[in-house]
Amino acid sequence: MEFQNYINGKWISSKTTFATVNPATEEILAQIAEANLADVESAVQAASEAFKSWRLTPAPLRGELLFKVGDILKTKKEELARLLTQDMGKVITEARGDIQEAIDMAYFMGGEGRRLLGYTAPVEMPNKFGMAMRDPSGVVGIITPWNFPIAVPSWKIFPALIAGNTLIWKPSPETPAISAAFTKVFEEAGLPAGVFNLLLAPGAEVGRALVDHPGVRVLSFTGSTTTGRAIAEAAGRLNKKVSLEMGGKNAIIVLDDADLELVADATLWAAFGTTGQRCTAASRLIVQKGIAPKLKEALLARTKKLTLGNGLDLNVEVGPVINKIALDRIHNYVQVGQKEGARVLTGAEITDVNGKGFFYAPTLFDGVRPGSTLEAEEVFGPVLSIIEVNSLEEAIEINNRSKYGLSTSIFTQDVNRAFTAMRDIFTGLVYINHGTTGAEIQFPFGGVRGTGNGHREAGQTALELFTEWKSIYVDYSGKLQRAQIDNRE
Ligand code: UN1
Repeated sequence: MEFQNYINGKWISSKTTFATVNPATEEILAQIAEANLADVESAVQAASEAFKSWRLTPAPLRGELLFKVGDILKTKKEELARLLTQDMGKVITEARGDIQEAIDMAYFMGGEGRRLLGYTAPVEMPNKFGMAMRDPSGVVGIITPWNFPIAVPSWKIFPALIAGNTLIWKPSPETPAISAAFTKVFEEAGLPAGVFNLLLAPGAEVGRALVDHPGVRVLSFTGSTTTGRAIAEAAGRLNKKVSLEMGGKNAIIVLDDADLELVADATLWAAFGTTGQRCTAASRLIVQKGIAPKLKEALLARTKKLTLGNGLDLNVEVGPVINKIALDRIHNYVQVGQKEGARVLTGAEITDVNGKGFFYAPTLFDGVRPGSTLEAEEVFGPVLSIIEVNSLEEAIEINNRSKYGLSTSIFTQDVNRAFTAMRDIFTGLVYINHGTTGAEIQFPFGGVRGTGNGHREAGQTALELFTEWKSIYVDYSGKLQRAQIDNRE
């Protein structure tokens, strides 16, 4: 298999290629044409040219193209899900969910084609009219991670397109095969040349060139905090609009009156689903002391039973982590945790399946101290830290102290405490009696503190990044009318 870059409606090969590896088998899945700086230049040029007509294409027609993308995605869901699993390792049921999120987003944003709502308001002069409407921003640069290789890009690509922008997408070099397959769907749907461009490349050069390019007006990034900060700094100097979605250190808070079985099931899913590699994954379990012993027992039993392996195998519950570097980073955090005095209940080792793959045993830590490295840093792997507390107030205090603020969940049957938590938890997402993962596309997605920079993806909120407000005043009085001056004492 070979996958190429997509610029101005054409698939472009390259003299140099790089490989993408299946993390469950360590086999090379595909060879990928490597984009270079000249490709960045052609992509920006193509997108700028295409913008001229795409912005004038009526939004309902742009919407119809998105509906078509949604239809094709539905037909190809299984084929794409299998490729996605091979490209980055998540189990097939979750890969299907990843594609489904894009299908949902395609239809949701397709519908925006007949909304993209602005507003009118009364004006202070007679025979004058005022309205505010949305303009597209221009050429958009989209930089995305490997953990949700279709869902996360779809939160950016669909709103960018419906609003009339053109785009250049630089996905993670860990998932180039599924990214190219996703791009093909837009080609098949009949998107005009230059509206959607794909650049595949390892390393930082191509991404940096996109960030720095004066022709790219808006940047939307999901990924590491270090890269996000660097992008925001560069974008700040160039006066670009930039949206960042970075790390999380999400907590599940469990009060003594919680439904124990439900908590155990939900925690297992939130902590070890996607092998803990979600920005929304639960990595802290903040438990009230009364329920703690029984909950640990229930969780330990469930964790030990988890089946690791190749995500294409339907019996497998936990796939590999993305690569060797991730494996070592996770293990390093686990060792630091042990040195800091936290106690391993299970896991804490690099493992394999039939001698192959980048697998890490799902790990439970007990006695994790608030403020310790394990409690504070994002591990991005299957590692859950248990922290015991006396009260709801103490739990919320620990939750809110995190430098990240993406997702928090609380389990309680007490409506008063649930509402107190909803009011006092400071994260972008809050769940009651549900784990920290599983956001739906019709609501804003993003976080506070170190997780983001104030923007939200998905929902109608997504349109804020990809549009510029334009206020229009029409004076039909036929004479000079001075606002704030005439009509006044
Ligand atoms: C991510 O990990 O970056 O809410 C996205 C969830 C998924 C999306 C996660 N719908 O867990």
